[in-house]
Amino acid sequence: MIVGDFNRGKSTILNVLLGQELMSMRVTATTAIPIFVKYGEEEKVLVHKKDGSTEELSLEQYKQRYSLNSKVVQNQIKYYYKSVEKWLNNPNFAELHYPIELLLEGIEFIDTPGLNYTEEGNQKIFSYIQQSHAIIFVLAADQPFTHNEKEYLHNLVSHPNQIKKPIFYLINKWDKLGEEDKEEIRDFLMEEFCQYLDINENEAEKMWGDTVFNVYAKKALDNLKQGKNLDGTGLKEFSQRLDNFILNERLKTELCQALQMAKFVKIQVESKVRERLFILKQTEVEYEAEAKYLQDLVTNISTQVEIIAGKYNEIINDLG
Ligand SMILES: Nc1nc2c(ncn2[C@@H]2O[C@H](COP(=O)(O)OP(=O)(O)OP(=O)(O)O)[C@@H](O)[C@H]2O)c(=O)[nH]1
Ligand SMILES: [Mg+2]
Repeated sequence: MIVGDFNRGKSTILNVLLGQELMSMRVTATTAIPIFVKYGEEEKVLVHKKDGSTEELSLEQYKQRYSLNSKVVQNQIKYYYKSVEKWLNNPNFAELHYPIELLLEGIEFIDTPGLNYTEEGNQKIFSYIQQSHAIIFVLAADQPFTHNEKEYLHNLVSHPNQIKKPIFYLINKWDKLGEEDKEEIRDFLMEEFCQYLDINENEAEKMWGDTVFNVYAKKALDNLKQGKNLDGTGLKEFSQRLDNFILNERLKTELCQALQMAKFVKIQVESKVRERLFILKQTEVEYEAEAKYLQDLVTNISTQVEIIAGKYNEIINDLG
C-alpha cells in the first residue's frame, strides 16, 4: 500500500514498479480515491460506490472521471457547490484489473490520495492498512517530514487497530536539490528517523538500503519510456528489496499478523470475561457454573494462543 502527502510522487513510483504508466500523475492533487491494482486477463476498472453499486470503466474513462484535476471532475466539483467532500461521497474505491506479470502471484498495490484530504478518507486508508502486508511511505526530499507527514506517521504507528507492518520510506525528488543541499537534507532525515524511531545514528544509517531509499521517480519513469534501465534512480534497488520482501518476508509478516490478531482476541476475551465476572460478584448471585465456564474459556483461549505462538516460532525458525 502506497501512502504519502499530495504530489510526492506516489503514483509515479507505482507506475515505475508496474513498468507502465497506468496511474494518473500530475502537478496538482491527482489521485482522488484509493485504487487497488491487481491482476486481470483484461484491462478494466471497477469503481465501487458508497451506495454499494459498481461502475465498470476502461482505464482511460477512469482517469477522465476520477482524477482530481481532470476537467470532468473539476466540473463535478463546481456542480456540487465546490465541495470536494460531497463529490467524494459517491465513489468509495476502485479496482484496476490489468494483465501484468508482476501481479500474477496475487500481489496487489494500493495507490492512495494525498494525506488529510478528509478525515473520513484518512480513516478509510487506515482500514486498508490492516489488509496490507507492507506500507510504502513516500516523502519528497524538497519538503522532507512536514508537520502533516509526522502526524500521519505517528497515527500510522500508534493507531489502535494497527498491527505492526514493515514501512518502506521512499524519499523522492532528489533531482530538485543541489549537491550541498542533498547532504543537509540527508542529515536532517537521519535526525528525524533517530527521533521518531528512538534509535541512534548508526541504526538510522543502516536503514538506508533496507527500509529507506533515496529515489528519482521521474527520471526512472523517463528511463523506462526510453527503454533504458533504472540504474541511478534508486528504484532498481527498491524493486529488488520489494522482490526480496515478497519472496521471503511476506509470509513472516502474515504469520506475525495472525499471531498478533490471536493475542488481540485473547486480550479482548479476557477483558470481557473479567467484566462479566465482576458483575456476577457484584450482584452476589452464585452463578458458579457460568463463572467456571468463563474461567475455562480464558484458559482455553490462552492455550490456543500459546499453540499458535509455538507454531509461529517453529515456522519462523524453519524459514531461517
Ligand atoms: N522533479 C521531480 N518531479 C517528480 C518526481 N517524481 C514525481 N514527480 C512529479 O511530481 C508530480 C506529482 O506526482 P504524482 O505521482 O502524481 O504524485 P502523487 O503523490 O501520486 O500525488 P497525489 O495523487 O495528488 O497525491 C508530477 O508532476 C510528477 O511528474 C521526481 O523524482 N522529481
Ligand atoms: Mg497520485
